[in-house]
Amino acid sequence: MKEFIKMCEECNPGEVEFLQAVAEVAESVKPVLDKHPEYRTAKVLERMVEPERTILFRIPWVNDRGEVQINRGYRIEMNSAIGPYKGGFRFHPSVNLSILKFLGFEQVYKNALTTLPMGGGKGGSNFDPKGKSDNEVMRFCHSFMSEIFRHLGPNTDVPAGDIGVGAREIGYLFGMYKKLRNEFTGVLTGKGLEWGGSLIRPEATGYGTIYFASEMLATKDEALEGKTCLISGSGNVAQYAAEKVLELGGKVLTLSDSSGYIYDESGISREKLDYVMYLKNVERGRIKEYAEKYPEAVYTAIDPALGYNPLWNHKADCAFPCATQNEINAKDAANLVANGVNVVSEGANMPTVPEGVNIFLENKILYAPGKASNAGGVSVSGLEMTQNSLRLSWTREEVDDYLKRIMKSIHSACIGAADEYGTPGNYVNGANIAGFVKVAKAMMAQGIV
Ligand code: NDP
Ligand code: 2IT
Repeated sequence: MKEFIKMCEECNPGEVEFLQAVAEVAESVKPVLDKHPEYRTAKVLERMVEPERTILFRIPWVNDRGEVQINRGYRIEMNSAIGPYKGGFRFHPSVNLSILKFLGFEQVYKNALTTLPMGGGKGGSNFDPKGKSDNEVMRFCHSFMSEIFRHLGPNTDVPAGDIGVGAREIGYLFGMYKKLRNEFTGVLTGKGLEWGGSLIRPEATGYGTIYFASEMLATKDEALEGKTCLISGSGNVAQYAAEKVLELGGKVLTLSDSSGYIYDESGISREKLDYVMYLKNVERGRIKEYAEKYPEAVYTAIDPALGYNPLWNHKADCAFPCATQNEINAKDAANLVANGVNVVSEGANMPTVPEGVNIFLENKILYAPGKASNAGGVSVSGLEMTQNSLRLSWTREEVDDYLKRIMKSIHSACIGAADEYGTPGNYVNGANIAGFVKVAKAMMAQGIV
């Protein structure tokens, strides 16, 4: 295993996030490789860490002042053993190859866990939608799609949203795809309801994260009702995680963005959450404005020099990180445990650093890694693909019911695999092993391709 990690470091120099994700999976699946030497012989893990295809391209566009702008575009087609490449686009200035490869790698196992036939991919750009006009975002999305469309298709590669890519961006991307192909197909998910989207897709990641937390709590005969919750982020995932916590009778104390966080001791009510949704989705404002509107809340700006995030240093029962990777460091994890948090269900992808994960595992709290707990989003994307193929639209209740069943099944797959390999209650090993075995079996059946 040491040799394998060394090989990965040599082949992917400086790709810290990607190497972090690979190291965790490799560690978890070691006992599977010991039990199945045929996976080693067929170099299944070595093949999994090499994307099937990496697409890099130029995205030229013109801003509102008539100036030419150039961004870089990416699509990582990681693994198609169990279905077409599937995974979101991220538009954020921090986007680079390492981040998209880690996200594509995680997506492979996540998608395998969903029970649906989807391979893994991820893409995006270092474009920053913040502060751009709708017209600028449209021109950028059109330019982006005018290059990547040739690699996409409903049976080839089906992107969706992620950070910085929501309903507006999916609309512009879909419009250009349809024009270039002269074809109306389910090539992107997260579409509007009027043009092939699925009910519950906007809610799905946040809801799924909370359904997963409820499943974990149920193993201890507990429920979310009455529990206090810390949520980070205030985008798509955070908003609907908060909505589901409220529906299940929990209390949400915090929300954040990359500038700072609000702590509302009285709890974020339905009315206040409606305001956050308007602030973030319509006005595209900052979370700081929440504390200006509701003076009972306290706003704290992020201070990286502090070495920890004070959001994670409040007394609470549950924590739902829903912003970005590595947002919980070792000190944050220790603070959470010291503050009585005993449920962590990740809405974001890889929000906890490896040392933080170890602190959760050592303290035996109920800890769900993102690839299990945030799989609700891509699951409903899979259901959107199904509805597109059937040319049917299911009701809200039907899709939500499916989502609940899928989250339940992911939970039992994790428990089952963790038990089978001698680490009961370890959802990290459970998720990695269950996802890996499904993809490995498909790769073995298909030969060396
Ligand atoms: P959004 O763009 O809707 O929201 C992202 C939120 O996280 C914003 O509040 C943003 O603040 C904050 N954020 C982003 N980057 C940072 C950073 N570097 N530091 C602190 N805060 C940050 O994205 P989503 O809600 O869709 O995605 C959130 C997470 O969930 C990501 O990790 C994503 O990969 C994951 N995810 C998303 C799914 C989906 O269906 N959308 C599915 C599964 C996982 P600001 O506005 O200041 O940038
Ligand atoms: O990380 C993720 O699972 C997503 N951003 C959603 C992917 C999808 O295809 O819906």
